[in-house]
Amino acid sequence: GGKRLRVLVDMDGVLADFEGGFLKKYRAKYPDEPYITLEDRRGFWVSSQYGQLRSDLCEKAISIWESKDFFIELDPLPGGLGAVKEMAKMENTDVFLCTSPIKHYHHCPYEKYAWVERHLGPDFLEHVILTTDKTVVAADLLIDDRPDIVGVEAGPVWEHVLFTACHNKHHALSPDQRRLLSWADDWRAILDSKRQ
Ligand code: BVP
Repeated sequence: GGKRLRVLVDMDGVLADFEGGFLKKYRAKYPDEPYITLEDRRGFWVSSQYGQLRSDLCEKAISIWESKDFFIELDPLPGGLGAVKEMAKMENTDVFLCTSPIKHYHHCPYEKYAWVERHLGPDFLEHVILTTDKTVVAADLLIDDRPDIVGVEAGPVWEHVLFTACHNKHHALSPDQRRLLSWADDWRAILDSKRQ
């Protein structure tokens, strides 16, 4: 047994179905407006792609995740909660949920904590890291669906494993980058590869 392994797990797009929740509520609120199917999603920013579709759709998209109950009502993605619970029980393993809140703070930070309490239990609240800059958080692994994770620290210590999502399926990885295709993929092997 060597040192402990520290794993950061992103919430939106990795544990919580942000894209599915967005599309469902967007279509309910704007039934007569065009929309982008999950198959046709490209790029991390939903708002940018909707803005390209028609400029006024950018703010309509933003209105969805700025609404009360958007984040708390997101469905868990398949296998994510089970994986995180299992990870947290593993020997020599520390798990944190590392997530960036939106700038419109009225509901999002509260609802992210409430989501964790609802789906993982109150003890897991101590494992939540809300940050706008993940590069300043030190860990062995970061499991995240956002391809470009940058911040003030140019050399973050974690290895970013790209979690596959509808918007990054076609993203070309750099030669040394790894993907986790879903929670059915071998996340245990990725953790083991980082252990001493
Ligand atoms: O809280 C999420 C949703 C929001 O950005 C945060 C990303 O956090 P991480 O997944 O990196 O932890 N968000 C915001 C916009 C547009 C804002 Br304008 C978006 O298009 N997609 C998105 O996820």
